[in-house]
Amino acid sequence: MNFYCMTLFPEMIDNAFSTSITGRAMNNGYLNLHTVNIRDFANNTHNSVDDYPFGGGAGMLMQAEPIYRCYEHIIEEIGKETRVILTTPVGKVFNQAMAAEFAQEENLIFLCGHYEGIDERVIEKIVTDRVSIGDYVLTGGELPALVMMDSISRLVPCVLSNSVSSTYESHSNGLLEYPQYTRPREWNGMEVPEVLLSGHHKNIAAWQKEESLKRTKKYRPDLYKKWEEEQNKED
Ligand code: 6GU
Repeated sequence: MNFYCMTLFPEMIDNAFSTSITGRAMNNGYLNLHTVNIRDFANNTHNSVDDYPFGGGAGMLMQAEPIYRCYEHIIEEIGKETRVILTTPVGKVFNQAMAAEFAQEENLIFLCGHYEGIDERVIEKIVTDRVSIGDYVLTGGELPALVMMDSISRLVPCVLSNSVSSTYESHSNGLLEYPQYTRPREWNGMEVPEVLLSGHHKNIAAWQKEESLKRTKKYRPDLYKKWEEEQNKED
């Protein structure tokens, strides 16, 4: 998987992505990250990439031309048409199914928005997917791009060292994950649930399923309802 990131703050993306599991996957050649600074494609001597919005209003907008030149540079490097994801609160809300879909691609380009926004014309020209990471506002699109790249990365083969660990966790089956415990058996007067020490795999699996359902019902009634509807369909 090759990620390309158009941003005004490449070091923010580079630093975070080269840490921990994604960093290891880059070192092992399973992931590649190319951050490209939009400012390098400024078309004036001041290297500015923003200007005032027509019609007035607060703040500055990122101009179309530097972003477009940055995009053309990346496309030339990739050598074929590629999906361009704009990180924006005005977009479809990201979820596990979208992560799985994006993980099928060989190359992905992210466009990180900043300032108050981007000239709509370049969005219309190059963006294939407008994606938000939730109903709250952030100062820029770098963290959302990192969030998406992280969740996509862990679905790319070989990125996680344990091949089963991305199949049985929260959201992959529409439910939240059950609670887990490690040593010691007793901590601060709190015991590990007896069934987990029993070695009885069928009972353990049943307990975990039950806990998953309980938690989903408690914390995410919306997901629980969806899961119930799916079960009824299957019956
Ligand atoms: Cl993708 N960008 C910004 N600026 N804020 C957000 C977001 C994206 N998703 C949620 N809030």
